[in-house]
Formats: sequence, C-alpha cells, structure tokens
Amino acid sequence: MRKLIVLAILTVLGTGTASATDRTVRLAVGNMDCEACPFIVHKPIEGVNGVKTAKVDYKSKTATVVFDDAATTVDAIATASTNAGYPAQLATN
Ligand SMILES: [Cu+2]
Repeated sequence: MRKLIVLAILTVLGTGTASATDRTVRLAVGNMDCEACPFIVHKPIEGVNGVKTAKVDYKSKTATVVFDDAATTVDAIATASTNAGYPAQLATN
C-alpha cells in the first residue's frame, strides 16, 4: 500500500497530465550567451531519441524537455546538451 502511494506521488510529480511514460524536466543550461544559443542547443536535445519537445529559454537559461521515460533519460538529454558545448543539469527550481 505504501509503495502504491509513493508511486502515485512520483507519477504526479514526474508527468503532470501527460501520458504514463511522458516526463517533463527543466534543465539549467550553461554557456548560453546570446539569443542564438537556444536555437543551437535545441537541436541536439531534440535529436535525442525519445525526446518529444524541447523549449529552450535564453532569459532563464533553461530547457524544458518533454520526453518518453521508456526511451531516454534525463542524463542522456543533459549529455547531448553538454556535448554540444552547453553543460546542462537538472534545474533545482
Ligand atoms: Cu549564442
């Protein structure tokens, strides 16, 4: 029973109203120093297999990524951004 409750909480936190395996995460993206950077970093992130949409915001220096939990991981997405020259990590707020 306790397991079920924990699972339910995780599901609500992780997926919102999306379907079961969709997750939305916010990544803090470093090295974005001009308005063109979001367009550059957007490409490798959306190129990750399993990523559905990526919204990269220059002002807040974040990427909001919707991805299929069964197909990829937050780490893989962050690595794709990092490899493109924009170190990314899970945003803390
Ligand atoms: Cu730039």
